[in-house]
Amino acid sequence: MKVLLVNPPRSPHNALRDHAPPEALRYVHTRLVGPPLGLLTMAVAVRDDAEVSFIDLKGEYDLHPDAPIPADFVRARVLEDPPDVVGVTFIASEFPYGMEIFRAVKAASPSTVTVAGGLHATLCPGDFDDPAVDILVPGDGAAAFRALVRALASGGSPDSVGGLLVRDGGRLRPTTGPILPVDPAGRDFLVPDRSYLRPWLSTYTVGGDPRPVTYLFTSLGCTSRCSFCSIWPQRGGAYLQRDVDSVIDELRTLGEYHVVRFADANTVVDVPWTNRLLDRIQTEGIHQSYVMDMRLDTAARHPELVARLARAGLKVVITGIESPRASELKRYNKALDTRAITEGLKVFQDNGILLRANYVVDPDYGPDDFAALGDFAAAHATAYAGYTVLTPMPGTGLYQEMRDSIIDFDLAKYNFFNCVTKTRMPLEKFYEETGRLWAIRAGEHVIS
Ligand code: B12
Ligand code: SF4
Repeated sequence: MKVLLVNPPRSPHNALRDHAPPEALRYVHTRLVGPPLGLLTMAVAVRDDAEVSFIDLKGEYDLHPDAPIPADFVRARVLEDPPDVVGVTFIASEFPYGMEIFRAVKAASPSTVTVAGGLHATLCPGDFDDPAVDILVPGDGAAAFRALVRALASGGSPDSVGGLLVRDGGRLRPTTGPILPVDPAGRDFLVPDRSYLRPWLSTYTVGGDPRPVTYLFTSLGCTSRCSFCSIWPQRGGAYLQRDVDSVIDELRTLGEYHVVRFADANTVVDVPWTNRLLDRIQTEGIHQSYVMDMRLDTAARHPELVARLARAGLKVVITGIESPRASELKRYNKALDTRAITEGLKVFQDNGILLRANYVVDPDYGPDDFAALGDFAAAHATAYAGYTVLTPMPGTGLYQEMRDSIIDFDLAKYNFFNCVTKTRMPLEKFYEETGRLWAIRAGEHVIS
């Protein structure tokens, strides 16, 4: 049994970058770098039952910008050594590329079974009702994917595995077998096997430093309920935390990585858990630089913990301020106030931790709103700051709320760098103003 796993390329659409003035341009993201942890988990899930190969098309285009387009690249690979199964991981903005990949696979090898998984497959299964998709594995699919590959290898039916959607008579229908219980951060956690990324390791770098960086998740899901966010709906509101021992075991395998970025929605939720992790990092003598997501109100409440994290190697924290206005925070269901923001910023600053604050820019903003956001961001300047467009991600509450104002349904643009809804200002002007905000940050910084 041969299984090929493909990480789709980044969407090329970035209107903020296209419109940002020169002084802001260098700060607008062009490429985010990190491993596809979900797909690397799938590789581990099936590697005892199949010969697994892997293509990271993000890494491939970073390494060889002139490589053939995704469909041609995958077609050539499939013709050379036809796999029995091709799995692709999906987020919204990479959906069009993922589907191109599946179509290329089917054109080159009609008998290859195409399997879609990941966040967008979980939240929007209806989008995958396409002849190029044979099977959809929603949710944390390691056990289901393994059972599926075993069933296919033994000539069995996907129906023996419950909880999947399978193409039948021109449509996707649910499978009938028993649903396998899964505890993806606990009993069923599998350490993502980063060795599959070795061919592209040199591309896993940030900020001009040649040493590679990686991501590691200590939890899945989120305890908060922000209306614009897909992370909590992806797991139905569940928050699943790994145990400290398993995180330490994984950290110990990451010696070749210069920076470990925690991939959690929010790394500090359970303070005693974090203290236990820090105890173990200390006793094990693990020395790395860390980047994590953390709320400002958590920092304001636990300055002693922030100090400990800094001593353990925490260098950068990513945090959502979202908006300086209480009315907007209420609309986004984001529980944060100016006092917590100010106190949290000071705690990080006192501990020498660089902050990346994220703001969301409402397409309904007019000149006064941009001025107010710019003033607030300047008065609360952080080392890095991101100003992304409020985007109704499919599968979120905000999507329902903004449905009538959506004017662009091309999912390739659903990456927070493009506006897909009506704007109050002329669109070009909106992009220029949002792009301009990216220059509002404090000084020049590098992670060392
Ligand atoms: C790591 C990460 C990345 C990495 C790697 C992504 C990749 N595939 O290459 C990098 C850094 C490259 C990345 C980039 C982007 N990302 Co990102 N990323 C994440 C992050 C932090 C963690 C995801 C993760 O690893 N989770 C842990 C794994 C284990 O979970 P998982 O991927 O869901 O996989 C499980 C299941 O889904 C399933 N599964 C997954 N794939 C497959 C495949 C098959 C075949 C099967 C059977 C099952 C299966 O099983 C897995 C195991 O349980 C999330 C936020 C979060 N905290 O969740 C955002 C997130 C996924 N990213 C997001 C976005 C928008 C982006 C960007 C487009 C833009 C941006 N602003 O971040 C960029 C890409 C564009 C660019 N210009 O660079 C959004 C997606 C929203 C949406 N609805 O589409 C998220 C949710 C962040 C957010 N704030 O909303 N990202
Ligand atoms: S925006 Fe952040 S805090 Fe809010 S639900 Fe999403 S991951 Fe959680």
